[in-house]
Amino acid sequence: MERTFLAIKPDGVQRKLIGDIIKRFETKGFTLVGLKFMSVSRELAEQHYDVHKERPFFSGLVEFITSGPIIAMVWEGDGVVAAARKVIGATNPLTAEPGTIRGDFGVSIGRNLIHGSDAIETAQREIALWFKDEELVNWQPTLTAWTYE
Ligand code: IDP
Ligand code: MG
Repeated sequence: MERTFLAIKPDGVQRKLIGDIIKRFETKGFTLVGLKFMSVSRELAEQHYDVHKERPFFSGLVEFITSGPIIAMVWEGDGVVAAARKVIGATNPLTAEPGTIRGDFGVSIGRNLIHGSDAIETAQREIALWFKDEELVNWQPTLTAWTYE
């Protein structure tokens, strides 16, 4: 089953949007398989955002993600990587569609509330970076037959 890595960034935590954000993935029909509330070390932040290390906003990104606690999560489901990106919305909240997390809750690209893996291979890399195997829970919700045909 496909899995993706999602993280509620420090702005989402500080603005008390944890519940609202998690609810969107729960009600959509995806399955939570890992979750932790944590501070992010500079080393982990730099590894996570390694693809952006040449970008001008890289240092700001690392500063921001290490500035307060975050919620790191792994979610599971058919097509969850691409579907979660749709639930999240475009990178810039001002152009993100209404109904998406960024479209509904944000206005600034540097305060866009949530990270989501952008491809299946990225998800595998990010899950391995953020979670140990034993921190992930293999389970099947009893509602599965009412969600998946
Ligand atoms: P994504 O989060 O939608 O995948 P990426 O292009 O991977 O977007 O960028 C990672 C994060 O870097 C974004 O979520 C956003 O917070 C920040 N970011 C991206 N582009 C800019 C920019 O032009 N200025 C400032 N921050 C940016
Ligand atoms: Mg990205």
